[in-house]
Amino acid sequence: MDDRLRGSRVVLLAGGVGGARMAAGFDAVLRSGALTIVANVGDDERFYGLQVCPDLDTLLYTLAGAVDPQQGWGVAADTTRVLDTLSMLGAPTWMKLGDADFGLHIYRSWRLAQGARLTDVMREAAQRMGLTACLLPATDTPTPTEIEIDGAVLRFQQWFVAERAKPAVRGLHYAGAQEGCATPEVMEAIEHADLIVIAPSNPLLSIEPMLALPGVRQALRAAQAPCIAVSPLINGKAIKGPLDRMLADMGLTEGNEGIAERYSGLIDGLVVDASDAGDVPALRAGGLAVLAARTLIHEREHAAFLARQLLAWSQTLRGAPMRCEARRIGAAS
Ligand code: FO1
Repeated sequence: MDDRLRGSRVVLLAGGVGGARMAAGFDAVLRSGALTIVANVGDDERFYGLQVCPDLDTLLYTLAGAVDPQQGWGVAADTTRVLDTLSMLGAPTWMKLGDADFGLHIYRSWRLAQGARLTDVMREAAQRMGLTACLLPATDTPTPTEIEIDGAVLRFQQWFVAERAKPAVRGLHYAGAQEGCATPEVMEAIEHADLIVIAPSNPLLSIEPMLALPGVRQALRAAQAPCIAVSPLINGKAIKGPLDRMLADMGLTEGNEGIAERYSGLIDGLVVDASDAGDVPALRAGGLAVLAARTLIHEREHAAFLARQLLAWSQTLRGAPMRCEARRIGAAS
């Protein structure tokens, strides 16, 4: 790869497993310090008085090479002795927190209780676990995603894990987001980026909680860097997770057209899976630059290959008049 591209300052907006796999790809090809990951914290929850941040932790464990490869979250070969004790004592144990994972939650909760910001705590953890990328929570203030189902409003993990994402979603609330703010570190990273990438994460659950923070959409629109999104769909469907059903249940546009719609006015280009190459003409007709590539990431080598492809493709978008026009139209809406 062109050595200049290895030094590109890439900002990746990411949720959990899909985001972490994409992050690992950029991490493998970029120079140390060039990658900044802005992580969703809408999934965060307190368990037994401890602060648990699933998306940040999935990113942390993945980049540290410690993630459970089967699950895509949690620590590889973790044990459950703490959870077994909690279960014996009669505590609810539907969220499978492993023993090693508990250590991180204890450390984070301890540091937060001392008055540290989540940003600082994650920087400490990332440094100690050997990350060279910068891992940032989108915000330091709690902004829990709430899921409206028939007759109730559930916290994200309650719906996703305890209810296995089964109840149909009628509405989403990014609670506290409007009153919250993105951290100065996040705003600065977006401003100085050479490329902004929206990871193949669920737009409604992982990306939009970050976009709901005041100033983030505006910062993305104002950024000099091209902004591209990688669709989480393969063959028109989410490989895992509730995205397809959510789009249908909420009466939103489905397929890649729906993904493009979620990011309308923010992105210069959309990357779709090669299996969805048939979607390309219609998306291009809408004025979007589109790349069809193999986006299903199983191994780090493939993630790195995709990251290189995205870096090279982004060069063709830089300064494209269409981008400015699309942003201008999007900004007005
Ligand atoms: N996902 C599950 O489906 N079941 C679990 O019991 C579970 C536990 C868990 C513990 C720590 C952690 O960091 C993630 C965990 N996840 C679990 C994944 C998590 O719910 C989701 O990946 C994200 O919140 C969605 O991006």
